[in-house]
Amino acid sequence: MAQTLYVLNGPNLNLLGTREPEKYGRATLADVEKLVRAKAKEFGWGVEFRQSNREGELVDWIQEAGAKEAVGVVINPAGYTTTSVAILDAILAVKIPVVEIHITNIHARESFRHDSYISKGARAVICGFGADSYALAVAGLAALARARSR
Ligand code: CA2
Repeated sequence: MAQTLYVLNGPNLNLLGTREPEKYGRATLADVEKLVRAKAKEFGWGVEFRQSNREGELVDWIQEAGAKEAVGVVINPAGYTTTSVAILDAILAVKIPVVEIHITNIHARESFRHDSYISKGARAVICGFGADSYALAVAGLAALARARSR
């Protein structure tokens, strides 16, 4: 059975490509999904690609990924990055690797975006590569999986 990667997107990312293109680029979330599926296919992985504006739903999906022993989770927690102890706790409770990503370089932006709760539980963090941050996270997870199987 093909291994599954979960790619989770937090609040407002459904608007990607439709507002503030100077910050977040012109790719829509559907474009990002295509990019992720193509990259994951290189490693033989299927993808659960989801977006929610609700914190608890993101928590449920992280638990689901853990219970299904997914190959990993790529998460853009968006506005929950600097507030969500609940998402951090969910990440700490699963055994699979979680990679936090951001489209923008959050450290080059307002100081309130810098201090991520999610980073405290993430296996790795990627930010600032635009939509390519997602594909880089998939490749990074594949490198981790290869290193584990050696
Ligand atoms: O750079 C990122 O990926 C962020 O996670 C995006 C979040 C922001 O709060 C983080 O600090 C950094 C914002 C997501 C909102 O997405 C929108 C996309 C297009 C238009 C409006 C909002």
